[in-house]
Amino acid sequence: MKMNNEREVKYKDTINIALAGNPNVGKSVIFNQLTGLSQTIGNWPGKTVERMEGHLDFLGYHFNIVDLPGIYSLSTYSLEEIVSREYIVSDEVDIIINVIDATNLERNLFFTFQLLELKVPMILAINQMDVLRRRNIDLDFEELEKIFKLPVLPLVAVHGTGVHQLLEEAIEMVVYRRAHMHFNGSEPEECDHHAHDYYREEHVHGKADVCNSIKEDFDFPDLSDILSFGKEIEEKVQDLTQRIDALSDYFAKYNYPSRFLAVKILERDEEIIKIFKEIKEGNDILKLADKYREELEDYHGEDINTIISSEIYSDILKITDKVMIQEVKEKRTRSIAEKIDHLTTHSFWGYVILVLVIFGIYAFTFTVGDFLGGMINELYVHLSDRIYAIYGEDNSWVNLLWDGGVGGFFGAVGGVLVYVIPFFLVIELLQDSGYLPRAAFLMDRVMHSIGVHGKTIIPMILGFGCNVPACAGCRIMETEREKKISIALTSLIPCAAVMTVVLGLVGRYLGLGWVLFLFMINFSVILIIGRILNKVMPGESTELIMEMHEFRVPNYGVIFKQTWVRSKEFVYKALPLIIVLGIFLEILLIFNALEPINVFLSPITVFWLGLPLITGVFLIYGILRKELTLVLLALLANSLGLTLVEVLTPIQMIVFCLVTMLYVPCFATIVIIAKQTNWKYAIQISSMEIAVALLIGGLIHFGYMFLTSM
Ligand SMILES: Nc1nc2c(ncn2[C@@H]2O[C@H](COP(=O)(O)OP(=O)(O)OP(=O)(O)O)[C@@H](O)[C@H]2O)c(=O)[nH]1
Ligand SMILES: [Mg+2]
Repeated sequence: MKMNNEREVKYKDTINIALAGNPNVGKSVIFNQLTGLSQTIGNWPGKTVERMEGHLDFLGYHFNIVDLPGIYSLSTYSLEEIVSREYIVSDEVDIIINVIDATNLERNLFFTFQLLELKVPMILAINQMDVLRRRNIDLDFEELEKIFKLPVLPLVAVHGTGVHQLLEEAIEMVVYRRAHMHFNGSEPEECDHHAHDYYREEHVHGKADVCNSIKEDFDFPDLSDILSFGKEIEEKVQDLTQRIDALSDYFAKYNYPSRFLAVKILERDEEIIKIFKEIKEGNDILKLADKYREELEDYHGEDINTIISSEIYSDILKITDKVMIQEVKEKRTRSIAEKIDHLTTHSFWGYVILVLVIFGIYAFTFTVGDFLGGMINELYVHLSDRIYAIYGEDNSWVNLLWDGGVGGFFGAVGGVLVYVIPFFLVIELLQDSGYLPRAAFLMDRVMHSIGVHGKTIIPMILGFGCNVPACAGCRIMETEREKKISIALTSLIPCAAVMTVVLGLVGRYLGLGWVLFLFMINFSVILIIGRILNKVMPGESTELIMEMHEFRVPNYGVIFKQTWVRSKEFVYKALPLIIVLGIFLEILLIFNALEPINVFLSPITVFWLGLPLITGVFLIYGILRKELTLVLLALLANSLGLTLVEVLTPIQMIVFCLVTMLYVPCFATIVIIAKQTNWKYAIQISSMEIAVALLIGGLIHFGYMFLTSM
């Protein structure tokens, strides 16, 4: 009995894995491949901002996989670094998969070296091998495994290559509690340990158990040859380590190896110093560390962090020298990626390209959208004629189900979805190619003038797709102040839904010139509000520090999948709403119930904005989703037997679109803003936007009246 209990306590068949590494290395691609979920992927650093968990069952084991935000070090420079560090050493994780970008090996290995100091079971996943190999460079994986004495696997995550082998290695580690077969006397050459069959037999049919205390039982390899610093530093680190070891009863609960603690107190890591300050002996060790640090800084004439980093980099350089295999030593010409990079960041052509890109987004979206939308509309008209011929046009059921329900569906698909899909497609293309950080670089000066970092342009460009993920993306901003300003500005970007309203109304009936006019007003509002917020919010904006990754041929699989995920969201969330509201609208019409709401709103809509009475209720619907303003207006016009031109005059179209563009973010965006900041701020932003929309809308209306009366 006792034996059984012990077994139950000690063994489990769940393996907890965390993906850790620098930003933009492909962690989320691996995560999505493994779990089937859809974390944001793109070629710019800092997309994953919160820990995300997913699951899968593989070879008889249950895997919990955690995608961590990308970080550059395990120091305490940012909250993500502290949180990730604590998480990595916690008991919640069994194995770390350190994802490394093969094309940035040195910088990525700097992080690996820090992870190694944590002595957690670890697999090195060297990703983006396709890009490296395209440059005629390969890596010697056998040598890498010899050096790190841990599994080192090549990956091309976007193609799924090597992704599942990571799990096989993980099983190997936790079941046998050893680093790798290569280092345990078995014969790796003969045994293809990555073959699934081998595992199936061993694990699925007679499944081996996973030890519950993987971390303690794991035999972490001795890496002192690569992890040791130069003599002077090493002596001091070892002395501190021994002193910490002597207090292991106290330090054990923090899960950090004593050597890691020794290095961190030398580096003045605030979080770790707090741990030491709690006991008297700890304070003594801190004093000694201060003395050692001073000695080292005097000796080297540099700051301790620089001294330690250069020690690590010199070890890394030795390793990369050994493992990089330059296959063809031909004279390197400038690659296409480098040429594109040069052009897109050029002080003149860069801006020309930026304008063309933004213009291109719209041109593509609306050419495709208009074409498909036209076809769908024709189909609806054709089908309607048949339905009316059979059941009659004035039949209430026909009004309710066909005009309201089916009409709503066709309106949503032909009026909105056909634009949303191509829109997301180009946005994803921009994300995955690596264009966004270039835009951030170009826009840095403009963005600074409105008080934010150039990086803000990234959520703002994403905002053209949808404000909800864009406002969430503002988390990448360095400070709370910049995050708040970015959110306010991003929420004013005309999203795909708003654009369908503007183009469907003003674009279709008044021409593109007027669309540009509306755009100009919208962007001027963004600039002015940015400047005002910059003045009223205390603090300064930070300098642009943003890594720029090389351009890459976008991965179409990733792009199509992400476009699909986003469009699916629209289909699931907006379509049912539009259909239900379409039917509801017909009911309200039948009972003549729109009137009181519209009359109540008339001082604003009719008097101040000069709009027809019926627009009131649609502006309220628009808070739910912006496209509803137009879709429902069109539905109403349709059921009254009118066209939109008969409902709105040109000036009314302009005012109506402008108000839709500016007044209050949609409901989902308001919720996201509140989540990112607080409800007070979300309400402040919404009220400010309503005020601005009404002010400008009213000015245009009265301005027009004044001009025409002259
Ligand atoms: N060519 C190539 N591109 C890759 C590979 N793996 C990832 N990418 C691309 O690399 C970029 C970054 O991938 P992500 O998965 O978003 O990176 P991440 O590590 O999660 O980044 P953060 O969340 O910002 O820390 C995307 O544009 C991917 O399409 C690969 O094996 N080959
Ligand atoms: Mg990510």
